[in-house]
Amino acid sequence: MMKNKPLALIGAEVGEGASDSGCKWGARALRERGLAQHLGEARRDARWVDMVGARPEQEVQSRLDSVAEFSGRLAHVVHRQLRSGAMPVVIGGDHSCAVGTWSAVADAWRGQGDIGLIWVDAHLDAHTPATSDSLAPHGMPVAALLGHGAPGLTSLYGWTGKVKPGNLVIIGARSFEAGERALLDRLGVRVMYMPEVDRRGFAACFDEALALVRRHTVAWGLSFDLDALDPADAPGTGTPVEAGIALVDAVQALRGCAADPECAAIELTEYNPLHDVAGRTAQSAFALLSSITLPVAQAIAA
Ligand SMILES: [Mn+2]
Repeated sequence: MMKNKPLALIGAEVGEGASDSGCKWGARALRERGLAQHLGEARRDARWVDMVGARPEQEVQSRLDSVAEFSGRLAHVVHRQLRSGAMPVVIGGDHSCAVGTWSAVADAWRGQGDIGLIWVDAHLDAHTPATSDSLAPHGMPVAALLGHGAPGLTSLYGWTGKVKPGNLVIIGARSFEAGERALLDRLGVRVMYMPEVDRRGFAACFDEALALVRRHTVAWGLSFDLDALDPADAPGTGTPVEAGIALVDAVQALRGCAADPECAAIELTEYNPLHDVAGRTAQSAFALLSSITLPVAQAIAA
């Protein structure tokens, strides 16, 4: 039975995972621009429940420590919303916030089954400290969720391997290093690189990804890095890469996907308001989230 869960918007105020920390202000900017009201035009149950902020790295040992400590607090907030029956909608922040978000989702369903994850991104985010030159944690969340990398990121809730390789699909990758690709190849993760997205279309790729992440799981989620979009539609991101997914294609393909009763959570990351151009990226973020969270009745009618 399809059912709209209330949307619990959670700000992930973290920029410590990136070299340019401007994404730290992304959630607050979208909140002040009226994201909850915008989503509320289609449904009245969208509200901000929390803003979770990372401690600046000057206050801790390192960026990794800052992100690890932040991840635990973000996970706690996400876990609580899941238990209350809401759908967490985590708004970044740099993409290191995914460690907290999806560790909480995996832990909430632990004992019942595995979770699936669709990761839409220009990058693979699958570095470990051993392969990363920059040591920037926002390049590591995929590896961490798979159980590889720094213990502070891999071991939330005292266990590792939050997402199994066969339950993860990455879409839109076009900028990455050999070391992270080698890890994903070795683990057998399905990556739909940008040439495949161009050839088949985003909708066909997303539909296949959805079938894959639902196959052996009890719940699934979507982590959307705004840099997956073409910079023409999303200039204000942490690390823009040319020749990405067109906003119109993403909005069309994602329509109502969160109405699936097995959709556990949604995440949108890497909005950098300091690099936005005339609010274009913020508008893209609004359009994506409106489409994803379209209420059941409208999604069926569409
Ligand atoms: Mn990313």
